Amino acid sequence: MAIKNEYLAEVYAGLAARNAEQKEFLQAVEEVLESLEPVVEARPEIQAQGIIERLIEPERIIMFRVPWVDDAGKVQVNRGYRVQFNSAIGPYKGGLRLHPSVNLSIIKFLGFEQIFKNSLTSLPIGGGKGGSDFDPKGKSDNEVMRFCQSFMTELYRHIGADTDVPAGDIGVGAREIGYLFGQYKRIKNIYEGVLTGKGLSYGGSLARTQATGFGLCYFTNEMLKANGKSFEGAKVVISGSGNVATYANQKATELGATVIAMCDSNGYIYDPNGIDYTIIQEIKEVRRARIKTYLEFVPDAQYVEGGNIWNVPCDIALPCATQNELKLEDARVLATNGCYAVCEGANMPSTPEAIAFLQENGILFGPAKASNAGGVATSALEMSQNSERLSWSFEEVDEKLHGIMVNIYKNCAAAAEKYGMPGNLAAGANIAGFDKVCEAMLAQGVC
Ligand code: NDP
Ligand code: 2IT
Repeated sequence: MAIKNEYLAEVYAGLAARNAEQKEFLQAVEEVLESLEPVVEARPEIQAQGIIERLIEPERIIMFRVPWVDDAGKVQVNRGYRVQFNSAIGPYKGGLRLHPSVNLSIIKFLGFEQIFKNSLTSLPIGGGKGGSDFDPKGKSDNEVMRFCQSFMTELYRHIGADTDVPAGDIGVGAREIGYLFGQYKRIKNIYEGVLTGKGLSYGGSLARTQATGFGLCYFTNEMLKANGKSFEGAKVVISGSGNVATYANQKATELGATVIAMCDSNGYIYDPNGIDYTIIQEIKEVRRARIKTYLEFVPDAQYVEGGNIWNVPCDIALPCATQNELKLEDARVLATNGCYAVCEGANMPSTPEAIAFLQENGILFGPAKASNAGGVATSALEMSQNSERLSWSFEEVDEKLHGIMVNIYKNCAAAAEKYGMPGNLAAGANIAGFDKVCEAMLAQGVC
C-alpha cells in the first residue's frame, strides 16, 4: 500500500521526514490519507486551502513533568501529555491513557484518529488525547491519587468544559476520573463538566461505562445484518478484559452470541459455555486482578498463559485491547478458522497488513473510528446533560447511543459507496469523518 495521489504523497513524505520516529502516528495518518485520495481529487479547494497539511499538525502539544511520591516515600517522575489536535467542530475531546508504553507517537495517533471518530458521532466535539507513561498496575489507591493530583496540577490550565474535555482510556476508569475531577475543582474553583466518565454522584452519565462496548456491538450488528448475518448463535472472541471488552461481552451475549474467549496481557481464558461478564467485572473492576482468576469462578474453563487469543476459532472477532494487536498472521488464522467478521473496539488494533488481508478475503471489517465511537458519543451526551444540569435515564442514553451507531454505520457505508468502494467501511469512515471537519476548516479560514 502506498499513497498514489501526488499532493497527498508529498504531504505524507514531509510528515514522515519531520516525525520519523513516530511510527504509530505515521501509520494512522497514512491509512487516512490513502482513503482520502478520491475526495482530494474531486475537491481542489482541499489542496488550495492546505487542509491536509493543517489537519496532520496538532494545534497544540503539551508535555509536562509529573512528579509524585510513592508509598515508600520515594520521588517518582512520569511524563504527561495532552495533544490538542483539532478544534474545527468543537472543544478538544478524547481520553487519557495511563500505560508504560505511552509516548508522543501513541498519543498523536490516538488524537489524530479521534478527530474523525468524533466527527462521525455527529456531535460537536473536536479531537484530542492525552496520558502518561505512569503504570497504574500494582500501585495503591493512594499512589494513583497522588499521581492524578500531580497530573491535573499541570493539566488544569489547558482544559475546561468549553476548551478541552478529557475522559478515560487504557488505565483510566472511574477511580482515576474521580481523583482528576477533585483536583481540577480544587485548583480552579469551578464545578463544570471538564471530564467525562464521571461517577453518577457528581455529574456522570448513565450508560457511559457501558457505551463503548455496547456501541461496538450495535455497530457490528448493523454490519452483520447488512450482510445477512447476526450475533444469534455466533461464537465471539474478545481480546482484552477492560472497560470496552467487558461491556462488549455483555451486549454480544444479550444479542444471542456466546463469548468464548477473553484475555489480558498475560494470557487468555477459554470457556465454551460463554464467559459471564459479571465475573470479569468482579475480577477487573473490584479485585483489579489478572484474568486467570476466572478459573477460581469457573474451574472447568481453560487458561492459556502467554497464548495468542486469535488462535481460538470463532465466527466474530472483537479486538478490544490495544493498537496493532491483530497482525497479518492472526488475520490468516482467523480466516482459516472460518471467522467472517472483525470489528474493532480498541483503537487501531489491526495492522494495515491484517486489514488488507481481511478485506481481500471477504471478511467483514468494522474500523475503530466508526465502531468504537459509542464511548466518546456518550461522553458528548454527558456534556449535554452537564450543560443543562439534568441527567437522563439509562434507557434514554442507550437509545440515543443506539441511534448514533446505526447512523454511523449508514454514513460510512454510504460514503464508501459514493466513492466506488462499496463495503469498504474503513475508507467510508475516514471519508465521512473528514467531510464535516473539512467543511468547518474551509469556513473558518486559514487557522
Ligand atoms: P482498560 O484499561 O479498561 O483495559 C485494557 C485491556 O487491554 C486490559 O485487559 C489490558 O490488559 C489490555 N491491554 C492493554 N494494553 C495491552 C498490551 N500492550 N498488550 C496486551 N493487552 C493489553 O482500557 P479500555 O477497555 O478502556 O481500552 C481498550 C481499548 O479500547 C484501547 O485501545 C482504547 O484506546 C480503546 N477505547 C476505549 C474507549 C473507552 O471508552 N474506554 C473508547 C474507545 C476506544 P492488562 O490489564 O494486562 O494490561
Ligand atoms: O478512544 C476513545 O474514543 C476514548 N477513549 C473515549 C474518549 C472520550 O472522550 O470519551
